[in-house]
Amino acid sequence: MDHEALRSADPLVAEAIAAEGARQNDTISLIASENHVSEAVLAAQGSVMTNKYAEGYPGRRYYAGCAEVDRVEQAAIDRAKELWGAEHVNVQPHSGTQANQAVYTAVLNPGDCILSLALEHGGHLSHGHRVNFTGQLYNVHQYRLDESTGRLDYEQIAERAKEVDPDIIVAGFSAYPRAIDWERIQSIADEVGAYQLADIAHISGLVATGAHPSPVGVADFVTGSTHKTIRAGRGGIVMCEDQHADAIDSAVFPGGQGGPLMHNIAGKAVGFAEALTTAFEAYIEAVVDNAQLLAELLQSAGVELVTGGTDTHLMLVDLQESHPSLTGQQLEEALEAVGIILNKNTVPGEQRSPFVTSGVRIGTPAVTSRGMRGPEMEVLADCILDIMQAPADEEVRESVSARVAELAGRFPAYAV
Ligand code: DSN
Repeated sequence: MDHEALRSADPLVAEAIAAEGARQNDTISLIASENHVSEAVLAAQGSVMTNKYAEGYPGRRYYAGCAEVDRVEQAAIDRAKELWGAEHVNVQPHSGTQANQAVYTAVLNPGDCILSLALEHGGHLSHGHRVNFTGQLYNVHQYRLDESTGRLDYEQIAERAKEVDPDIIVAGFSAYPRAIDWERIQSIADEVGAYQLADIAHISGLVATGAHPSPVGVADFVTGSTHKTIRAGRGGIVMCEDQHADAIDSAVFPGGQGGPLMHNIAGKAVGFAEALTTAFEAYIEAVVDNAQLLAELLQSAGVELVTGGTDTHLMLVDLQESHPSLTGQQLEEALEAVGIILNKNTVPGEQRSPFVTSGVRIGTPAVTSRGMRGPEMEVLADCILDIMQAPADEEVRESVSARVAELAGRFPAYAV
């Protein structure tokens, strides 16, 4: 169905899609987990592939008519293997959470022990939390960041591992700005006879190009989502050695899911092909350069960042000392009012609730996809600093809105 057909069949949805496109063009996303996929990925995701049921795997399906979806899924698998150097890849998980669920199902029994980073220190719901299936099915214990540095404390992880004797240690995070030492965590896991699950949802693009050390070939299992820094179709992925292939494949289907979302797998295949190009390597280099420049500019104006900077695509602003009366929620709302979209985030030593918080998370994948580089990071830093200084001042808001609109207009996310 083309857009004209959608407009006449369902004006509400057609209008909302058009308005969402305009919102993405007119505002600036600094949400670290968001990106703008290519028109080619969008076309693959919005295609007739959505109609096909294909339970099973390429060449081994439960339905007829799977020749074309087989080609697409195999291409996604082969391209992922080339991107990350994995022995075995499953591209069917509907999301990063489903990918993690597949690993737990493959190697844990209900009641087994997961050791993971606390959510408020940058972990993820699917790494073990009482409101999530992980907290309900498994015995979850947590490690925490060193609150004086904001960094992983590998000694503490080793001590916690000895105390709780986990069956799996989860590393890889949603709000951690520094490089992760996968070897160190694997040696801790080996000492206590646990698996390591490396969740690279956020950094998969950096890992693919070598901008962040790779856990592939180090950790027992590597999972991720496929739409963040890797900028492919929306969903999840699991990677492992051949020895775990059957267990993972059965845990994804039929263990945790039914029919694969073939339109999303098509979007994964297209995005992975794009990520195998030198242009993507340059993109990721620019993502990290932009994050480091933005971090320096904010810090030189007195803003505190957790760990004092970033090695990756994201940074965490800690307002506790510098702006004790400004909450993450207030800053998020004030920035949204001027067209800068980011999310409030808890920080180490957090005293406020997760709905309020004392920090915000800032990421550069989406702005870098729009072509923004150093000069634009300077404009963004100035805008953020002005709002931090006077979040409710109408004149400041007007001036920042105008600068954001000018920047967004020069760097559209999509052609209109
Ligand atoms: N929602 C993602 C993020 O923002 O990090 C994690 O799933």
